[in-house]
Amino acid sequence: MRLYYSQTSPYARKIRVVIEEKGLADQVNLDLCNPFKTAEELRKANPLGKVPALVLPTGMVLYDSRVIADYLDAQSPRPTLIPSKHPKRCEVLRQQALGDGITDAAVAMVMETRRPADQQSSHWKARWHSAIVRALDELETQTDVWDDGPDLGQISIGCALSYLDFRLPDVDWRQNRPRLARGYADFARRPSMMATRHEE
Ligand SMILES: N[C@@H](CCC(=O)N[C@@H](CS)C(=O)NCC(=O)O)C(=O)O
Repeated sequence: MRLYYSQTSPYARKIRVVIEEKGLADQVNLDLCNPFKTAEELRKANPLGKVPALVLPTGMVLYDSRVIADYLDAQSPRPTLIPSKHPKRCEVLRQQALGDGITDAAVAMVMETRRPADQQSSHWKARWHSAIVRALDELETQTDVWDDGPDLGQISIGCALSYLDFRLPDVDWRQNRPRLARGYADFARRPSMMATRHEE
């Protein structure tokens, strides 16, 4: 398999963490690319021009980290990251949506702040910031975010929090959220997280 990824993409990192957790590293060739520059090969593989994209041995290409994670979870005998039965399955997928939602708002914010200052929308920046804050507050109220696992919900949340540290440190997400911060500190020490840290 071949994974198109970038070092700074939190979605691609999510998949690299999944690959590590599932022990699939020797089956996936990593293909570094920059989706924001001309990336012809990536665009041929994924019409949306986004990373991550995973090329399967059959030639089929999977895109969107949720689809790729689901596929990879079934490719190794290691403990499943997405439980097969409800209600646990729904809970993990809901947590994935919460983590990815933080990432979506954070990435949108970062992209917006790279546009010329007079073209930036303070309206949208405020909306994205509020969504991040509400999602973080929700996570702080949950007592079981880091219980059991690892699962795909924890991986998505872990990658989202790490991306905030990397790109939006001013959000200061640990402030008033000691439980989330403690749980994340342990999770971030997992070899899969250590091996995939963001780099410019
Ligand atoms: N929902 C997608 C989001 C992927 C995504 O937005 N990736 C960004 C990098 S962080 C990208 O490749 N953007 C290129 C573009 O929008 O042109 C996923 O989960 O994989």
